[in-house]
Amino acid sequence: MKGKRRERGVTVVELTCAMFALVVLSGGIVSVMGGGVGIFRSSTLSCSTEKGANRALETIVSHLSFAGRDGVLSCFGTAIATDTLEYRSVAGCSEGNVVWGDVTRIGWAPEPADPPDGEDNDRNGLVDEGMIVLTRNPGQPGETRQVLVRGVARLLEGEALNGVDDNGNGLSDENGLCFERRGDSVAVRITLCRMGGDGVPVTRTAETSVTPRN
Ligand SMILES: [Ca+2]
Ligand SMILES: [Ca+2]
Ligand SMILES: [Ca+2]
Repeated sequence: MKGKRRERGVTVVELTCAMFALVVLSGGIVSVMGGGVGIFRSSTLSCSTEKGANRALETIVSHLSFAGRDGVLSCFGTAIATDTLEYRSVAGCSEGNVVWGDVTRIGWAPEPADPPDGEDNDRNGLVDEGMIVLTRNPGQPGETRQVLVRGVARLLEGEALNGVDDNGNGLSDENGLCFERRGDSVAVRITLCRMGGDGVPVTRTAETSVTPRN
């Protein structure tokens, strides 16, 4: 006797299990993709923060290279480090004499929306961040200000405000923009901070040295 082929439909239980498996699988894929996007964003932020620090450093070096050495070095007084330099650069030459340009100042300044009071006043996740400002003719009628970079840390990476050299560079409580005198040269250090989308701040420090030529 020839057996009858038995048609079998999909039961409700099987359908439910299949849908559950699909949801779990797609959830896993979304989760993996989400993790990948997070890593990509974090890496991009690290890269842009590092570039920002290096770019600001290059700009400062290009300015200080043409500055008058005596003017730059006199800013230190008896200290070995400062967060502000004021100087004149060579603007040209007339009848064998050097013509000096306008007084220029490069220094750290607080972000207007986040004054240095230990609080995150602008609620961006960073406390007391500042900016590097290049000022021409400071305090004079023709004063102009140019912000070279924002998000500059209040203190250099690894430092805490405690009178101690926490990061072991020989300076205590140095600023996020730090000029250190080394003979006739100046070491320049910058620490930038950016807040990541995951709430974890990214910090990058750039350092070089420059010798004023004039
Ligand atoms: Ca802030
Ligand atoms: Ca503040
Ligand atoms: Ca230090």
